[in-house]
Amino acid sequence: MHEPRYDWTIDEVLAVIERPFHDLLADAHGCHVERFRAHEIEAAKLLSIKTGGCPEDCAYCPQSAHHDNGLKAEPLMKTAEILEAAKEAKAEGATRFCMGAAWREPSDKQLDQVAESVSAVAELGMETCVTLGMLTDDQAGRLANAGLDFYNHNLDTAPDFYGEIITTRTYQERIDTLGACRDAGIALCTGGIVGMGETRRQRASLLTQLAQLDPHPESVPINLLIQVEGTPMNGLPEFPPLELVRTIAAARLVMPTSVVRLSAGRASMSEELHALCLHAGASSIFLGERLLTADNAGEDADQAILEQLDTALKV
Ligand code: SAM
Ligand code: DTB
Ligand code: SF4
Repeated sequence: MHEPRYDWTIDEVLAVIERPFHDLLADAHGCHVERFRAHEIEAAKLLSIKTGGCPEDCAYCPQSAHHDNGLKAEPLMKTAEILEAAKEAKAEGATRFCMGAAWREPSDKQLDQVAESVSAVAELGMETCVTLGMLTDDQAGRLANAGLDFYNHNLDTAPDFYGEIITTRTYQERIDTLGACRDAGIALCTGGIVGMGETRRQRASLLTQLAQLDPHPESVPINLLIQVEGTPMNGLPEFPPLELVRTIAAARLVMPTSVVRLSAGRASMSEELHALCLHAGASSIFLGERLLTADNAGEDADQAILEQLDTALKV
């Protein structure tokens, strides 16, 4: 049995990523089936409840007001509209509903409005997740009281690469927000992005940061950078697909109890790459045609993959 450890070093995690490919995959899959079913995946659905116009300068993000990519900013959606989208998501087979807002941090008034939406979605019997930027302890407590299950707040990349991606928020501020959520009793969904020009060691460093959280984050999203025109990260070389598989396998092995999520970037992934990522230990996907603002794989592609891998959605 692979047991969680909280003292991983970057060198150790790098050595995991660099194991001979078949050994790495066999160990990761073996670890996966110790606690998860090989032929079952979790489905979540995303909704952008407040789109665009974000004051942060995240170089990958189409919603930053610092990049001119023609995205129209929209105000915070009303609870009734959000609830309609959640009902549709439930009918499509999603068990978790994730609401994202393009904020640096919510005001107390905005937070209360989101808390009301969280309670309404929770009443449908769905798991709830929100991602709203930085939170104070008090705000995290209010979301917990509203019945929030998960807070998504990604570390995004290694501490020593972070400054090249985001200058308007510090790494420590992200860790503090995760701490506020954890103290409030909210489960953590935190991971990062690959394909931004980071080194393998920096990917190992991101995984080390996540694996040093005690307990480990309940959910670990691994996003493949979606290159969006108008953002500074558009035009980077394509990320080697098997490097994504190695990253997922290593995430599985260093955080054996966490749900590893194959998050953004699936629209550009082949069926074969999906198969390898799901074999390596990813077991959660976003359903639907759209993530927050970017395209997702879509229902037909997902159906084909699930069928070929003899996989069912967790109910
Ligand atoms: N504004 C909030 C924040 O950043 O804390 C929440 C929403 S933000 C869009 C959530 C996450 O989406 C980011 O942390 C990042 O990891 C991911 N993301 C955004 N744009 C992406 C892209 N182009 N490709 C891959 N992941 C992306
Ligand atoms: C996460 O790690 N990935 C999701 C979710 N958390 C909020 C977001 C992906 C966003 C992709 C770009 C877009 O759709 O705008
Ligand atoms: Fe804003 Fe979040 Fe996008 Fe950064 S990732 S620009 S904080 S919406």
